[in-house]
Amino acid sequence: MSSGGFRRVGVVGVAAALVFGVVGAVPLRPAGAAVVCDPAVPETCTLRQLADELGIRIGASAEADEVEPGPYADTLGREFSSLTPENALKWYTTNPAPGVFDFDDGDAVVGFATTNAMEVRAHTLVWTQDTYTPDWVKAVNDPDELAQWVAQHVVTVAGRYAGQVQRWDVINEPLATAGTALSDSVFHRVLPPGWMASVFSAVRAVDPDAELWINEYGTDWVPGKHEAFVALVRDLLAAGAPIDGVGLQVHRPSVDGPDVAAFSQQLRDFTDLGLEVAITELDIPIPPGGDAALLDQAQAYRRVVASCLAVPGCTEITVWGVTDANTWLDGLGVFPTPTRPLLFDDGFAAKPAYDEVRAVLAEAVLARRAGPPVDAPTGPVTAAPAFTG
Ligand code: 9MR
Repeated sequence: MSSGGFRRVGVVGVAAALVFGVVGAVPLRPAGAAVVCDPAVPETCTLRQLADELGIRIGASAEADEVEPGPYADTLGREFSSLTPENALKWYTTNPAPGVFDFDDGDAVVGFATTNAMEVRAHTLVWTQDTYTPDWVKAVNDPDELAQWVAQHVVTVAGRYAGQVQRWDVINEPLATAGTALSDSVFHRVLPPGWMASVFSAVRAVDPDAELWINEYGTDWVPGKHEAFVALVRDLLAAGAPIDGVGLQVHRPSVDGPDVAAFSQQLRDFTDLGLEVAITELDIPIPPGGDAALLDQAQAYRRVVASCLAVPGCTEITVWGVTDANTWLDGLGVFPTPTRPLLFDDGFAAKPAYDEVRAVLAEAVLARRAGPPVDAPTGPVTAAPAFTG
């Protein structure tokens, strides 16, 4: 297991040591090195440098074409310490037909992360939404046959990336998008109860070093969904599912909220179960036109990040894209466009939201340097029964 403590020294920690010299001292600057980050002057720091010193990850999602050399890739490598393949590891990409596997896009994104000393949140093995499940999978009605396809999928894909990725979103969106019941998915319909715990165990067996996560949408704003998700995670743990962490996507509906006290308590509800928690797909849309909304957006970003920083065991904040030009929200048909939900504008210029995220991270670094060290909470659950799907 790689997740023995929440403030681990992995590639991120090594990067932090290189950047900061001796943590807690005045940063040392090796001859010829890039500008040293001084959190008292946040403009001297990247998000990644600040997150590194805090022992957390700051991440972004990206597609295979976005990690090709250019300003997009430059921004990714400079600012972020974790990378989530946005679509490259989804079932429809990796396993588009029975027994057919394609890792070209996944290899590109994972390879870029490795080259840039970024960790990988591999996303995702089983997405329990019919809309994003290949037709050939949805056509399977027999529980034994579907269990075999699921086992083949997760063992092949997780096995392919074993040792290259630090964590998997094993199950994505087990609950209904705008509700509290299980989603209406072929997996929930056809497979017997207990299938999710079996999938976690199968992934643990094939990649024992990867942290295993469950990821959900809308728990921060759909009424009752947080409580339903806590109950589901509890049930999975009770069933022996080897879950290490809980991802909350945090696709905010607007710049309103979240309330820091209430949202950080939601995060704590998962760390109280002995799990890590992370914000895995953050974006905050604003109405088109005018710059005032950019400032409201910046404050909303601050509240989300501050909520995570308030909770030991909240180990990552990942934004769902880098520039406003590449957001999924503009194609959703729900919000007036352009939605401008991310940290960088179309021309890679940092927005007020970027400045505010950097500022709140810098404040946390300064507070940490001034105060006592933070205790690590208890470790993850590791029970691993065999796959029985
Ligand atoms: O951003 C992703 C978009 O490019 C894809 O077309 C879509 C369908 O695969 O998925 C989007 O990402 C989703 C993520 O994988 C899971 N949570 C919701 C995200 C937005 O739909």
